[in-house]
Amino acid sequence: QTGCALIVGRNPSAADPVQWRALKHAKQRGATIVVIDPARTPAAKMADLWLQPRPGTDSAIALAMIHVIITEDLHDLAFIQRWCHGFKDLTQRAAQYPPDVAARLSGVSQDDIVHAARLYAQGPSVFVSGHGIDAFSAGVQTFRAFHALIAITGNLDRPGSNRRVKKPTDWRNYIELLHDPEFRLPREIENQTIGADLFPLWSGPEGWQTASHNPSVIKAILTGEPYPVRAMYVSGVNIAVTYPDTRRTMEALAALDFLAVTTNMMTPTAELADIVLPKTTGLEEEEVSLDPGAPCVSFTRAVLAPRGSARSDFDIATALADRLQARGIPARKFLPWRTKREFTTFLMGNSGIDFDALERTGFAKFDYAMGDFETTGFKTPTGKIELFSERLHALGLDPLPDYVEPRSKRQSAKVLSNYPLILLTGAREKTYHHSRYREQAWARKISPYPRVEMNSETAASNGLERDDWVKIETPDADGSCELMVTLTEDVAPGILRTGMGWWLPEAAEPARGAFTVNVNATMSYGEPWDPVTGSADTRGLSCRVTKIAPENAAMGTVSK
Ligand SMILES: Nc1nc2c(c(=O)[nH]1)N[C@H]1C(S)=C(S)[C@@H](COP(=O)(O)OP(=O)(O)OC[C@H]3O[C@@H](n4cnc5c(=O)[nH]c(N)nc54)[C@H](O)[C@@H]3O)O[C@H]1N2
Ligand SMILES: Nc1nc2c(c(=O)[nH]1)N[C@H]1C(S)=C(S)[C@@H](COP(=O)(O)OP(=O)(O)OC[C@H]3O[C@@H](n4cnc5c(=O)[nH]c(N)nc54)[C@H](O)[C@@H]3O)O[C@H]1N2
Ligand SMILES: [Mo]
Repeated sequence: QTGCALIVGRNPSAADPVQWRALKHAKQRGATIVVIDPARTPAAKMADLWLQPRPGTDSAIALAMIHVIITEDLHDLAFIQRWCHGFKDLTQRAAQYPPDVAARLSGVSQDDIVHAARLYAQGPSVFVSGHGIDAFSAGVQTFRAFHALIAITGNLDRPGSNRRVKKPTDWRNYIELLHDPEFRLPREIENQTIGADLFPLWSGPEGWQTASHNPSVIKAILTGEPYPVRAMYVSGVNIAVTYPDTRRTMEALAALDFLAVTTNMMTPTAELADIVLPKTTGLEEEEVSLDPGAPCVSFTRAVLAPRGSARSDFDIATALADRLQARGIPARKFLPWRTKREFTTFLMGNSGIDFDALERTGFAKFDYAMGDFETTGFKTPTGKIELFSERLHALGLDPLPDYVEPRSKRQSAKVLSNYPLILLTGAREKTYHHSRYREQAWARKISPYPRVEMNSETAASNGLERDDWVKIETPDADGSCELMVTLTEDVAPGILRTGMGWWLPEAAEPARGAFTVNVNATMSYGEPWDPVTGSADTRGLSCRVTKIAPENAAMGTVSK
């Protein structure tokens, strides 16, 4: 029912086929599509308006759109007065970024910014977001700027707008479990979560995730600060490939006294383990999941019996808890369920969904209310949408969305002259899921090489041609990454755009390509970190490119 989809830093055609189909339907129905992306993605190709910003400058565009909407009186005053906190402060902040200022910062024309604001304000509008705006060290501020845009136009929980998370009454998701007092560790232990002091809204007892801050854990392993970390249990993640700074991550894993990895295949992470626990694949497990956007509960059937000694994550975890319990550690308290089915039933609570019917049909719809703010309010200190965040303010952080100079702008002139290009990583491709499926013949046939997209002008000025092998380096880590050149006019001159997750399951060496074809080998996981979440920049990095002879490339001997 949307009238306008504003797609920002999201490539739905590769990353989310279901969302992509919905967006194409919307377009066919006559909805306006506005895309903000440095690359001309399939979404940008179908868009009515495409804004091509310099990476990491989206918050300036969002603030300018807010400014235009307020000055042209296109905002929803009734909604703001009832449900928003800090509108006056936001108005003043946005006034610092009129379209001419945002145009200068982002490289997008003033007219296009004004046009985008007017199209979005017509509504009902939906904001479709992705890692193109949050995988930065200023990601939270950028997101807050776009969320403020949603709020001041009242495009929330109305047909055709962004919907709040919907779930059946009584349903529990895993984040809620983390915060359930019944399953929590003593406070003094939770307080010691690495990162709880630096990023209290992310890690530790008050944190949304309650999880540690990853780069600080790597540092703790290597330095013993704030305390030594000596053992690690890794499940469902291939950190030797997917964390930035491969050399440091590998060094940290090797420095542990004990490492256990649960996986369905031998990854570079698993190669470093003392013990590898074989894990079933999704085809061997049943799963109940909630799609809050649908909104619908769905059921996936197991289609194979577990093979060999493989077990599900659930069975491995309960077996470990049993052993701990036998040694006098009350681990079962945190995992009281015997079977996955028992656990699933617990999560579903008294939601009224009939398991047998769900199993039979594969899905169950549920009733939900739209715009029920009067009964549910907002889980903020003021009970409203906080354009001015009281929680950030209390922590001494900027309570209002703001523009923060992208990392490449903050480098010294010397670094910039040595690393004159801008690197975007993580562009998804349909063939792979992160580091997965690199061993699958069908996937390797469709997408045989790690690729880097560049404009023909960038290629020419660096002496490069289509299908050349190149080495990419950034100033912030000592490794490099070998990629094959794709020429395209869909990215601006000076921009290099690549994926993530490459490694070579077939390689004989234990790192299996993690140091040669993996983009994270050339990236830093260090500061600057987002002051709220501790995220590092994985896009918008200064970099340089050098041609390498095919015979010197790790995959170069494979014929093109
Ligand atoms: N097939 C497949 N699907 C996946 C995944 C997968 O690995 N494979 N991974 C899943 C996961 S976990 C995630 S998180 C999502 C991620 O999927 P998305 O959120 O779509 O993320 P990306 O593909 O990294 O980036 C989206 C777009 O951001 C653009 N971009 C880069 N820098 C900027 C910038 O500064 N500003 C703006 N406006 N745009 C920028 C890129 O050009 C790209 O087109 O995909 C999910 N879906
Ligand atoms: N440079 C750069 N780095 C990035 C990104 C980027 O855009 N750029 N994107 C980031 C994002 S958004 C994400 S989500 C991460 C993804 O990073 P990861 O979560 O590390 O990605 P996967 O490759 O999906 O790793 C899953 C691993 O889990 C194991 N596995 C598979 N299925 C199962 C299972 O059912 N159970 C268990 N126990 N194990 C299983 C396999 O060993 C597999 O290799 O990467 C991040 N890293
Ligand atoms: Mo992700």
